[in-house]
Amino acid sequence: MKSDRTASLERVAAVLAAHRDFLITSHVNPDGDSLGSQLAFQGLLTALGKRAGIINQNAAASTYDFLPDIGTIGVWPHAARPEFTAAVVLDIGEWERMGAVSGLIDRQRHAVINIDHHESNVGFGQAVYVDTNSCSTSFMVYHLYRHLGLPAAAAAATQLYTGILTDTGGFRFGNTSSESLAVCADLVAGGADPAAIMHQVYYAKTALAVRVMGMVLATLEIHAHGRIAAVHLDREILARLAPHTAAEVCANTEGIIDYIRSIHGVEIAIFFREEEDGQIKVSFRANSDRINMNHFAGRHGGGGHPQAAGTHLAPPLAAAKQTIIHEAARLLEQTCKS
Ligand SMILES: [Mn+2]
Repeated sequence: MKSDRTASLERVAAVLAAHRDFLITSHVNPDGDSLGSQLAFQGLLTALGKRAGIINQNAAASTYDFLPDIGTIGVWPHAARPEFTAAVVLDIGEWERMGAVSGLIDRQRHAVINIDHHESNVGFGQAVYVDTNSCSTSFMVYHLYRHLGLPAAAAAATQLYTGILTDTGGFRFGNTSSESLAVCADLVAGGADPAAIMHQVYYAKTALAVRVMGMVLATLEIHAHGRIAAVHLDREILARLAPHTAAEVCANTEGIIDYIRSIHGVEIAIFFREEEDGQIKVSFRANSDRINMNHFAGRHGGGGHPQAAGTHLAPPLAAAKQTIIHEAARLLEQTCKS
């Protein structure tokens, strides 16, 4: 019997064979995995003689400037309207996570391929390849290369390795498996340089990112007898960082939540961010697999992975913080009893 993976890959391959012009996209505020998987997918389509363009709602953080072909990613609506008959939607569990790019796709007219590993994936498109046991979407795109008998050339090896590295938190998270490491070994053999990529991703922070981190870390609150750590980024901090725009500051917050997650005894880390439109973006990290942050975020319309999830809440910030911290403390109490 065929594995789910093989069956899914065959469905994806069938849609690839039936079309010539593709749009590739991913979620708002693209991370290493969404960028790596999109770029490698573009390389795969090019190798198959297809035409493919990538369009995202937001520009990539400068951290990823080193990725081969990063300059080919268009930002909507500044990019030209693409011509395509099939859309490849990567690293996304819900249609809305695409942001404004979703307006380019007509689900009646365009074929849609969805490749994703989020637990909150609802499944959409003609060819759905969802595997919540996969460490990353890049890992899944690697398997598509293998399935099609295409070697991941040096560019794709670097892109896919970066996606796996970042989605496993530098091989520190629970999704770091022998299989994900074996894929990385193959990508290194194919030309990915682990030390150079590690340096680019984790040792290339901007001065602004470190300044933002300092200000946000200074807001640290410890709750539930040391089991919850919370920080926030509010308008006051944004004002102190002027003339940097809110968008610039928000693009420089990566890694902050993982820093507070590293406090001894902390089981849930929470980062509250006041966005330009006034909404409160909330990110969660769990240090134990007894706690499911995807379900927790789902109560407020969000989602993600069991150990890393997020959602948006209505302002004001103080009320959002109180609600979420109270609920997180209750979750920990219930987990303790069960
Ligand atoms: Mn991912």
